Amino acid sequence: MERLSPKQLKRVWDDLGLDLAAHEKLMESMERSHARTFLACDRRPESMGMFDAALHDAHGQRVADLIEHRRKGGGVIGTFCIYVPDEIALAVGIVPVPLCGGSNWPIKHADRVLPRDICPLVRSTMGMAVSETCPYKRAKNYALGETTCDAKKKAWDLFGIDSMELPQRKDSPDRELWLSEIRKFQHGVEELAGRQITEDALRRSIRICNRRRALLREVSELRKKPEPPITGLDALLVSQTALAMSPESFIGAAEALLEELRERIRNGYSAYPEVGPRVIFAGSPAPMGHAKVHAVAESIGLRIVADESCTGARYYRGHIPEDLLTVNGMLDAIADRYFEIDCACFSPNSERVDNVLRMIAEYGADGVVHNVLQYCHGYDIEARRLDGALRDAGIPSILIVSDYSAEDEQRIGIRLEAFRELL
Ligand code: BJ8
Repeated sequence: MERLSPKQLKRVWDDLGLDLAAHEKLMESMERSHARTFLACDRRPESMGMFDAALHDAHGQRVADLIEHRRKGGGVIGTFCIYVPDEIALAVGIVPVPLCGGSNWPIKHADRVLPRDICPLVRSTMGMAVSETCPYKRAKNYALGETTCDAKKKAWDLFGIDSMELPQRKDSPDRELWLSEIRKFQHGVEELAGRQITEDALRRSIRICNRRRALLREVSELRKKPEPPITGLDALLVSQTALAMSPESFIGAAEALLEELRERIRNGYSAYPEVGPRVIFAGSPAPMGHAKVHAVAESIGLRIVADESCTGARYYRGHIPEDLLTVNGMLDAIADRYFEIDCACFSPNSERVDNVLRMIAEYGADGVVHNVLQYCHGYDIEARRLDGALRDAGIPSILIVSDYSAEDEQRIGIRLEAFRELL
């Protein structure tokens, strides 16, 4: 649909029942933090402008587009985790939209309804809902949570949000349970759309989602070069917006970016002004609005050459075969691909250790920055296990436990500077 003017967008937000004054404050705070972290960097690829715009549009034009999509008979579901398979929803014309909050601004509002000592991601998400600043609250038809960590699953329960049951282990009865949840999801979206999934439609959506993941992997591949053509901070923005843009728009933007990055490699042009130690970012996700640790780490001279979190490799790893003939065969393959995701909510989760060690070798990393969102016990405890494996392999690491506020930026910077010296 055509781009709306600021005045028209205001009308859209008003129709959705947003608290306009509060929403303006949220937008201002997000734009400020984006300008301070991303826009202030030198040597950014020009094509990053498309991803900056996608972030800007996430509360505006994208919402208007989705309302239009619904008007034409399509649907919109809100999701909170990368275990929810986009392929199945897209196959019946339902667009999944990630609703995890990454902004610090709504957190004070969450304190009215949630305890303070839980993960900022959950507080930010729910803070947006209760402060009437989330345009998707009413722009979507339905929201689907998942039984991953305690903070999320108890919040879904409190707010009456349905959830997908995720097993806690990966043995064969767990795989059966997971497949039955995938089928439940299929039936749910079919009911919402009022039509059944066809083989062609599911194959098409598998292809699109594979392409999106493949492009993210290609961007990541280029970061293996001695002179990475894109910073870890910008690569994070690409990952964050992959989930917020329509798959088609994302594919177009990522292809243009890749072209520019390859040109940089041909010319030996690095995104970094200086050669600093290469590190892997590991741990809790950094949803749109949150890029604090990436920004601080790179501002003091570390180069984040790979990101293993859900806003990194955990999201784009894996490929679903595109030549399967039946819907059941495709659902089975989708279940397998998503079941391989190595979230710390699973116990044991030893494949994550293997994945991180492999990434260190492939990306020529000198160390690992564990980033754990405050009160995210899964990643916090698992960091100890990962640390043991890293020590055995002679790889230095540092654990940063933090929230979405800017208060500890200086302290994080001092610790990361010491880590850089060590590397
Ligand atoms: S697959 S990491 S997106 S659950 S909300 S676990 S940060 S305490 S987001 Fe997640 Fe899915 Fe796992 Fe990824 Fe920790 Fe916070 Fe829980 Fe979180």
